Amino acid sequence: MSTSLTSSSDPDAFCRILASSKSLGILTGAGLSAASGIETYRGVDGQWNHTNPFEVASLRAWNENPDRVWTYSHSRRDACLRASPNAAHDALATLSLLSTRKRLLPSLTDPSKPPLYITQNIDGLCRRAIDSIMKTPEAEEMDADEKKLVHERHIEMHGSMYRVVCTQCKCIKWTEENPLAPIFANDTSTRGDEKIPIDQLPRCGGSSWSGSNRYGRCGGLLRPGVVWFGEVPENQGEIIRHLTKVDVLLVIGTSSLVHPAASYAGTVKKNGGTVAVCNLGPTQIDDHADFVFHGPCEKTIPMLFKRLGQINDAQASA
Ligand code: BV8
Ligand code: ZN
Repeated sequence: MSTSLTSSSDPDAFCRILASSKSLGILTGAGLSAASGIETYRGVDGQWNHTNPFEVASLRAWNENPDRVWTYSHSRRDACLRASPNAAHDALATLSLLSTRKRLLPSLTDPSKPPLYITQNIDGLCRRAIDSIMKTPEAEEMDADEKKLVHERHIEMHGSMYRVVCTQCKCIKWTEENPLAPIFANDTSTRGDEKIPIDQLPRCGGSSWSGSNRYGRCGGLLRPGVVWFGEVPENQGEIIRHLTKVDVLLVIGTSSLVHPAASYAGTVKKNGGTVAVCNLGPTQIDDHADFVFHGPCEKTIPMLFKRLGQINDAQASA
């Protein structure tokens, strides 16, 4: 990617590009959930400053210390369950509604299709914001296929804290049950690094498992349903397929250091598309972006969508 491009931070110029977008893509990272109280990974208060990712988020760590991985994952999961979507999640979720797309993105080739909405976050807050929007009267009008499409176009590429996978029968479960094992009922931070016996870790069928070895209730050890370093992210083929059609990529709250997500902006640029970055501070891809908006995304995104609506309304009534 040529480095000559001088990126703009003119919201109106970007809104005009958005209004002419035929196929919008959205890529988000931990910064999107910072205002919801979820720690980011890197940066000043990033969790990787106090936790070694390869000791809690890699297959090797899992094989060597599943209890360490579960203790870390339990505290993350607890934080996700107590958090709520913020104004940026909510604004992005409104794009699930046809009326919003018609007003904000009048040039979409296929308005019936929500934007490709990729998140690296495992906190489930994007999905929860979409679920709330899908309870609105307009969403009630949508038929089953339209609703299905909204969820299909939202991809949690690094998995989700709400998902567990049985390492024995391979059953995948989505659950908000908390704690997932009695051992995590009391505050984990007091335990220090006392080992947890493996049979007290989350089990397939839960604590009520009664020795059956049926699928989904086999008593096997459960692992967090997230993508660890060294593991292949979810839906890569689908993401790459859709990315080739994206002409505007909105990159929100990510340091763009983790691959393959960090390469998506380059893919869109290579196909002649436009890249816009919304991030609190500088990121790895700023120099290659057409637009860079530095600031808290829970402010920037609602501001951009409001401005976009005003510009399009003025255009429509002109
Ligand atoms: C893979 C789940 C093969 C677990 C995570 C190429 C070059 C170099 C290395 C590699 C490479 N290819 C692969 C690698 C290795 C590795 C990698 O990228 N390592 C990096 C660290 C160098 N990648 C992998 O291992 C991946 N697997 O490549 O498999 C493959 C690939 C493709 C096809 C076939 C095979 C798997 C990576 C997934 C690992 N799992 N999470 C868990 O979380 O417990 S990654 C983890 O980092 C999170 O998911 C997170 O989303 C992701 C990225 O972090 P960010 O979201 O960007 O968070 P960060 O804190 O860094 O930045 C937040 C930003 O927000 C900051 O800039 C901050 O300023 C800003 N901010 C803060 N507040 C706000 C804000 N912005 C706006 N508003 C605010 N209010
Ligand atoms: Zn099982």
